[in-house]
Amino acid sequence: MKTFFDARQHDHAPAMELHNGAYVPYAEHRGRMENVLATLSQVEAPRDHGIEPIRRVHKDNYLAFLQSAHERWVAAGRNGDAHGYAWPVVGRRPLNLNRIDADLGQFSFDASSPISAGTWTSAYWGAQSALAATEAVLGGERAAFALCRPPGHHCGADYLGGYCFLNNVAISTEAAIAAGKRRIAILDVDYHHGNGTQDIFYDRGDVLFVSVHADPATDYPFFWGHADERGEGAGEGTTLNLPLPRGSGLEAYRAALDTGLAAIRDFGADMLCVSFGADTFAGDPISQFALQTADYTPIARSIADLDLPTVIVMEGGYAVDALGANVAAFLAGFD
Ligand code: Q9C
Ligand code: ZN
Repeated sequence: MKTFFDARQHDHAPAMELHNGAYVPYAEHRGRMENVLATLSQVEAPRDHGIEPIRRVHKDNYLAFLQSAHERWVAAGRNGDAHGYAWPVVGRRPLNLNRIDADLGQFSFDASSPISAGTWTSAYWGAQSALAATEAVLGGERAAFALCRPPGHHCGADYLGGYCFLNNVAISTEAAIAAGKRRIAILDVDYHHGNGTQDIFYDRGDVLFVSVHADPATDYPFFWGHADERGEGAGEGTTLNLPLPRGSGLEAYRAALDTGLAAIRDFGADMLCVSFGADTFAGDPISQFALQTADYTPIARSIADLDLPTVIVMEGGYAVDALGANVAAFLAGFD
């Protein structure tokens, strides 16, 4: 399968993250990509599609913030990586306070996504990888894979979070619509709910968002991904959340997935965008499902059986030593 990755996606390099009350080494590190790249042949660098396809998803004030945040952090006399510590939960007024700490709160929803010097560059080129995979599929490939890093499904039009800065799967989706596709299904099979993707398309009738994930009653991102979130306005009924309990293995996973696949068939999509996270793996250090490496092939095969042109974008997966094997097993389901 055609696979896209740009070496500049390694530039994003936060040192530490806040995890259960302590600072620990950042889980979403470049070694993940190195492990995957070692298992894949024929990886291509994306061409530069520019900023316009990113602007179809993200607000200009957020993009300006993301591009300048680390420089402003350094200019404020700070060391290390930028992250917020105060959040405007009582309504986010469109204030422009021009204070880096205020803007970090304005444009994020958690403290698990520090911004390093290379974050913008990596996020930009990760989005370009998603656009290149989309272009390949629009050009007739049956499926293509974007090895996105940083991941994207937690961030929204104007906020970052959950290791995510630009929503790659949303950027792919909007690019496909701009190129003439009419109804897109997004299937999110990361361990965590794709709250940013859901938010971006919540009121859209032309984009179906289906997610199988750990129940947010027990797992991050807590506030989104509950089964009663079904979309609104023109998007009423085009969001389908299928939460599963911790400990779920292949049998429970397949039952939920089959429900999601049936919804995608009913929707009549003309293209599929998959947010693939391998943090559903039994050995994942921050997640609690029980899938084995060999399980990813039949899971992917049942997705491939939808028989839709398919863009696959990388999301999470933190069992680094097994990540390449898990990705390869998933991609094998499309052969
Ligand atoms: N103590 C993705 O898989 N950290 N993001 C949770 C738990 C955030 C995961 C901290 C996990 C985000 C793309
Ligand atoms: Zn995840």
